[in-house]
Amino acid sequence: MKLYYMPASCSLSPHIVINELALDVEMIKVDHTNHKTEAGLDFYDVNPHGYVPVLELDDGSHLSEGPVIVQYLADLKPDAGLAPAAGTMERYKLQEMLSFLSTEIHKGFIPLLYARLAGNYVETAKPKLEKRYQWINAHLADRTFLMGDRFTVADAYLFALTGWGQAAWLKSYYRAGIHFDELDHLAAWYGRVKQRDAVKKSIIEEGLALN
Ligand SMILES: N[C@@H](CCC(=O)N[C@@H](CS)C(=O)NCC(=O)O)C(=O)O
Repeated sequence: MKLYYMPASCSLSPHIVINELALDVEMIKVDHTNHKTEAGLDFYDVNPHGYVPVLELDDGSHLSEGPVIVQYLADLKPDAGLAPAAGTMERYKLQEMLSFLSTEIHKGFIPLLYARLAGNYVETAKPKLEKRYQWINAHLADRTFLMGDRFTVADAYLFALTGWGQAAWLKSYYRAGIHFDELDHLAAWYGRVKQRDAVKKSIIEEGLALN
């Protein structure tokens, strides 16, 4: 299998899952400026939408959409417990969380990432995103991980996204940074996830700073 990724993007989520599961997956870096791989392949031939992550299966077919890719990967090694069994209520709760992260957090960041173009819309988008993070903070008050005692693919996804809010270089694009400081449960969770070997490995493999 191959994973098409852009460093520090949402594709860090399946990258973490791959390392958690010790899967043999070739990482293919895509340049976000020209949508070409290092070998010169036009990434639009892989994904007409032009975005990562994309998982290439051994038969050459492609699977896109991060929340689906991480579930596919988790189901390759169900005993690792990164996702509850399909068809159970626990699995639907995980999918509820992945959908929340995708639509409310992931896409909630977009106006902030493109703050100069978003203009005044940032004033609407930023408090909304902060409110969602306040909910996550309260949710984590009595949980070690997003879904309870166990690390799941939802934690990998939230970790990749939350890094954007922490990164100093990105904060410079915002009118003001996202206020994570008072979110103690989120901060403790972030520290816990960052300590995991698979997370550290993924961060290093993407050439990111381990600060
Ligand atoms: N719906 C997709 C969105 C993925 C997405 O937004 N990918 C971004 C990085 S986080 C990307 O590749 N952007 C580059 C582009 O769109 O050209 C998913 O959930 O996987």
